[in-house]
Amino acid sequence: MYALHYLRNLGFSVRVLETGEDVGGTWYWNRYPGARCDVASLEYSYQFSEELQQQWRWSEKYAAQAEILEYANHVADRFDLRRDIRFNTRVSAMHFIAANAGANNRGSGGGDNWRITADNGEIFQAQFCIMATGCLSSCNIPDFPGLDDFEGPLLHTGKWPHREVDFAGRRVGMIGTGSSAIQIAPLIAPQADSLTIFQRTASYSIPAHNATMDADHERTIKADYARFRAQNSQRYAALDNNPNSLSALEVSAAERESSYQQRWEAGGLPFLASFNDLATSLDANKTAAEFIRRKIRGIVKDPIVAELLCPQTVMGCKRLCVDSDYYQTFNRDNVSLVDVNACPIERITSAGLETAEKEYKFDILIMATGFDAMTGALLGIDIRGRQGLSLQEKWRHGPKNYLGLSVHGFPNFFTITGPGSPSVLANMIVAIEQHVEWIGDCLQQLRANSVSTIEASSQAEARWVRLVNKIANKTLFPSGCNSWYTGANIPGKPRIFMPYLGYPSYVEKCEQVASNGYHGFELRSL
Ligand code: N01
Repeated sequence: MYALHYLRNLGFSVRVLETGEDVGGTWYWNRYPGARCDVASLEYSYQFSEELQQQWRWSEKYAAQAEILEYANHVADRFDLRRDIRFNTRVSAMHFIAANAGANNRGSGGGDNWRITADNGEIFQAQFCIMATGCLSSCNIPDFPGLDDFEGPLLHTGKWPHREVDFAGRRVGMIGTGSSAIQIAPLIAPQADSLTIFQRTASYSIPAHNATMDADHERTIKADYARFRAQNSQRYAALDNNPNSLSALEVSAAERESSYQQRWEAGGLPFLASFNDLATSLDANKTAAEFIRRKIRGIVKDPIVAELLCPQTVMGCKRLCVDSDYYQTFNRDNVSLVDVNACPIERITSAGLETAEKEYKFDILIMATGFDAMTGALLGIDIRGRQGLSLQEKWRHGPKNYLGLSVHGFPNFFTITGPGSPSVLANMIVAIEQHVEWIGDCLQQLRANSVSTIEASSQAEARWVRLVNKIANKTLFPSGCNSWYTGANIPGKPRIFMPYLGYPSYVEKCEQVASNGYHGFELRSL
């Protein structure tokens, strides 16, 4: 949405192709009960328009899905975006056609072009393609035997029905215990006859302590919103997380406990910034992990269930979850937890599912099983660059690109918050705005200098991939767990840590590249 607005203002002709029936992306699809952002509303919102950020009023500290969708609709209306968005249009193929490709390029105006095919057969031509396909948009539905046999509704959290789902009196089964499951469980449990949750890996979750928007806080931020945004953009992940510059190991046990306790009481993702070495020192990390496990044991009454809910992986190695009464939900009589490591799911049946131990009967089955993250949506399209090179082939051993923005062999092709950029490890809206502006300014430069194609050089790409890995390998992220950051949640996906760790240093690098004549890119003029 912002790319459309930004590029339009630069005088480009822009067309957006969108699978959904309307705007909103993540917030259009993930409409399960309890869906809510875990970044504070005053931060998880556009900053490109001062009027917009001043006038929009968030009702809660963390906005719920419906409110964020309303915001997206407001932005679409306010900036008259819909007239250039083609909804209900899923792109199935994108092929780069070089100017000298002759007959194949007929009707394209003679220059290099992308030919984009939608699954209804419609064909579009464009000089530049910007992929805004999302990091968590391609649903992961594990290939359980008998998946099609289930006779009741089988719902994935990332593709939730538009109608209200009635859980009253229903026996509900849910597979997965990541962020989505942690949000939905406390909402379903009070309605359902029973809720049975199948857990493969326990997650760390911090209470959200969500509340209605504090009017004084809102007024203070809005009095100088630009300063608030600028301050956050200098912080790790572009979040107002009040980072502690001390190591967890250089303070006394009492100070450490007090620091964790304060963060627990404040709630949310800033818990990760309790100390400066939780992502790099296993010993430091263990202190935070043990603190959370003690909290879980204090909340969950049944000690066997509490132990099962205690995560044993590195804290924060998988995306930290933020909840409202998730652990408390297990104190209800109608909620049960099944450890699928001890009792693997063997098959889905017409009436529920079977584990190695017993058969479960359900009226509704929920897959809270996450996404083929970061690369899934891109690789779901048949994308071919120069000489027919397919992105699927190029990324067979993992994504390779430069700055997370451009792929060698794929000219005039950009990825917004692609693998190799901070994306999911930053405030997504801030990361998106930075990418949109960088790409828009780049296109403006190309136009001013009559450059017809731009693409990453293979050397710059190789150096960037090495850097992304080098930085990741200094942390606990790549080896501390099987996270979707590494593709480990998808059978057969190459295991490689995909995001670039380091916002705001990343922004500086992007700016240096641009001011050095797009160093590391190959620019060609017709
Ligand atoms: O997905 P997940 P999600 N058998 O991948 C389990 C964002 N988000 O939709 O951990 C059994 O985290 C899997 O088990 P394991 C946020 O960035 C944000 O919950 O792989 N279980 C895991 O428990 C988040 O990280 C918000 O062992 C299987 C679960 O399914 C990201 O989206 C809210 C399985 C999937 O968890 C994804 O979250 C929601 C199998 N075969 C989401 N396959 C907020 O802003 C998978 N699982 C708050």
